[in-house]
Amino acid sequence: MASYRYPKVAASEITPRSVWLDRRRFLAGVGTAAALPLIGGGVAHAAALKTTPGPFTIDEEPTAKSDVTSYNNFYEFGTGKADPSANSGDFRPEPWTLEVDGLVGKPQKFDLDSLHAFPLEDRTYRMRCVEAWSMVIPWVGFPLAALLDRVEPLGSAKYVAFETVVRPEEMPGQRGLFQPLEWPYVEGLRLDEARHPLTILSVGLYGETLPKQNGAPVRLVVPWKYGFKGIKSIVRMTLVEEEPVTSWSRLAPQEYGFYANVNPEVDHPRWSQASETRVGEGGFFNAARRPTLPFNGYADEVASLYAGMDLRKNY
Ligand SMILES: Nc1nc2c(c(=O)[nH]1)N[C@H]1C(S)=C(S)[C@@H](COP(=O)(O)O)O[C@H]1N2
Ligand SMILES: [Mo]
Repeated sequence: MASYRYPKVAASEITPRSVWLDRRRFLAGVGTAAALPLIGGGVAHAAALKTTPGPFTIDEEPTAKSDVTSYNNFYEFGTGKADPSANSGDFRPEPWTLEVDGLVGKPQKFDLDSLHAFPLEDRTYRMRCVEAWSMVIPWVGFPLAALLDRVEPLGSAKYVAFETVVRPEEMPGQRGLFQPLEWPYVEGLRLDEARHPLTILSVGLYGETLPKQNGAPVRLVVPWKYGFKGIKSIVRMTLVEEEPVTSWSRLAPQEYGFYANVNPEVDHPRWSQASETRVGEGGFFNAARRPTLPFNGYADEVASLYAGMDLRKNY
């Protein structure tokens, strides 16, 4: 999103020249150790997961694993699509603790083993980024509702607020002079959206544990919403009464809403949302564009959640 957001400002202009030159020298040095970015991307630590086929499988060819794991948005590692796979070598997704608190009867901490102990399902979903590209990703995960049941939300809980880890020492995008977002990255869902059977916590893709660049070790997947709702590397979920602040709507409320349901009829203020480029189909540029579907093709499942809402402003 940054390339749209700051169209006239090159990184070299906002970063002092000496720092920028230094960074290039550093990157050149790393580049000679050719294997490093691959190890950093988590490939070396991928472990097979035991899964069963889940519901909602779509009849579309999954995007190549090499694209799913190299064309990413994860600003904690930088704003470029290749940054998350190249710059995540220092990130340690193990051990991990996901804390669930707020308006719940049984606040709890989940470690990685307890997350992997939920019955893991294969869920192949479309993913539509607000930037008008899309993929088909074979996730491994479990319904968020299953975890929410364990913590027993109180009647007063109306929303779930999510938070990504803050570790500047492991995440280069959190320690540069150029900070595109406030950390932690935060997201939110209405409780009925969070409990919808399509909504999953993902711990893997292509049958293996999540690569770091895709949000290891646990991230949210909400396939009828724009990709930025799918918060990565989650450390906290808090059940709350009021609509929580979210990273992108805090930065640009006129461009990114809380709901962010995929809607081909509501254009982004600076580009059309009527169609999209499927990554891998004829290259990123000049590819044949596909029509974007209401709710990203999941309208039958989720449209009723928004009965009576004005969806014209619902980006
Ligand atoms: N913490 C965090 N989560 C994030 C982001 C991010 O920058 N930081 N980017 C979002 C955006 S814009 C998209 S499109 C998806 C991309 O997921 P993928 O790289 O696994 O395809 O992650 C989302 N989750
Ligand atoms: Mo996105």
